[in-house]
Amino acid sequence: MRTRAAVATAAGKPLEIMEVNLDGPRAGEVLIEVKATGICHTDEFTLSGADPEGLFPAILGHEGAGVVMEVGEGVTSLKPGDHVIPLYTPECRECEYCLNPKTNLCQSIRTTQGQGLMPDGTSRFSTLDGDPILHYMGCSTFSNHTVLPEIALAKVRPDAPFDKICYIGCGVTTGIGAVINTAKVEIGSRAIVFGLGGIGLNVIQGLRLAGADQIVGVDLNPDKKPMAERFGMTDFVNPSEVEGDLVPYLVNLTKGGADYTFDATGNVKVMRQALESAHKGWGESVIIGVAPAGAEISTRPFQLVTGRVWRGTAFGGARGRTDVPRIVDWYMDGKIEIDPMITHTMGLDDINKGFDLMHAGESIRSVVVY
Ligand code: NAD
Ligand code: AHE
Ligand code: ZN
Repeated sequence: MRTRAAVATAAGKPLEIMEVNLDGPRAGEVLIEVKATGICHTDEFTLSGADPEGLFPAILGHEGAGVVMEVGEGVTSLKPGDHVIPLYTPECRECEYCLNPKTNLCQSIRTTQGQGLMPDGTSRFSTLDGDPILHYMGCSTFSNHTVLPEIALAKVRPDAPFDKICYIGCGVTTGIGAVINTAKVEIGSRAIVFGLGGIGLNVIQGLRLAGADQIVGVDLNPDKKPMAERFGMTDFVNPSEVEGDLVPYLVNLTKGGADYTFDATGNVKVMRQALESAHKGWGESVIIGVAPAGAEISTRPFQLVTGRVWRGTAFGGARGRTDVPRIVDWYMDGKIEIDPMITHTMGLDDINKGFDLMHAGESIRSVVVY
């Protein structure tokens, strides 16, 4: 079939909207119509050329929601008409990783996914001239239609609005999951969140859900303050307004350091500040942000010797086929909020405006509605 997609032709160039060919689903695969997709900072990271795994030409996008159109041979858990959220972290429930309760990082298709290919080593997308176009994070939601493995789709309730629940495909689950699944934050904790964008705000929402007493938000952009307060931030710190070093300031503000800190900036200097503002003896710092090729974290080993813990999280530690339908229920039951964070919506033709808004710091989440 033919479909319309925003194609990343080369690093650093705007996406090009064009008709592309899409082959039907092979065994174990599913064709879906994407109804809506969020634009995550990770899409911009890969488009910028900073992603060591970035390949071009490719169809980016990994924060979608849509409807099953056709299933390939052997698919048993989905049928045409089902509402689904694509998963860049699949859940095969069979691999060594899925069988280990310590991780959500299903590895059954990770190698081909990183190469921009379906599990059989081929792409379903091509130009109208027949040249292959690569998949991205196993999702490619910047296309009106896409093909995914069955294990990379979460079936969700049909009454949930696509233009909101697409955000559960990455940002919402990553932020809330980092608090609940990865850090396992206890009631009464003090926490610091670095970066109050589409992920950081969901960390704040997760901290409120977990019953944290103090939620400090740190961002260079003061425009992020009102939304963060709305989601539960108790103190705002703009590093550019702090006299002297940021770390001692935050340690003092949290009465000795935070029980939990989270990096949602992708900046390795901020990651160090996050680790060092965690409480001596027990503070845990969770890296969510994705750093550019070649960037490395550092600290004095003494920071860890004296009890601080550094960890990281992908997709908030969530097992997608199991956890994502539950998070959709939380949204539909009013336990979590999504709508205010979706600050802009646009059609596919205007997708580059979504990237411009992100660069300008004017949006939290832009959502493309097909
Ligand atoms: P975003 O652009 O919406 O938000 C980033 C925020 O960080 C902005 O508000 C910006 O002002 C702030 N910021 C930038 N530099 C800062 C600094 N030095 N100090 C304080 N604040 C600073 O991005 P997002 O969509 O929220 O994504 C955040 C990060 O999380 C990105 O690196 C993204 O790639 C990553 N991410 C990781 C996962 C995962 O599974 N680990 C999932 C989604 C996104
Ligand atoms: N390809 C990059 C790393 C990108 C990365 O860390 N991706 C996160 C999800 S970000 C979603 O917005 C992730 O899930 N990582 C685990 C994985 O297996 O990719 C690089 O540095 O090579
Ligand atoms: Zn993302």
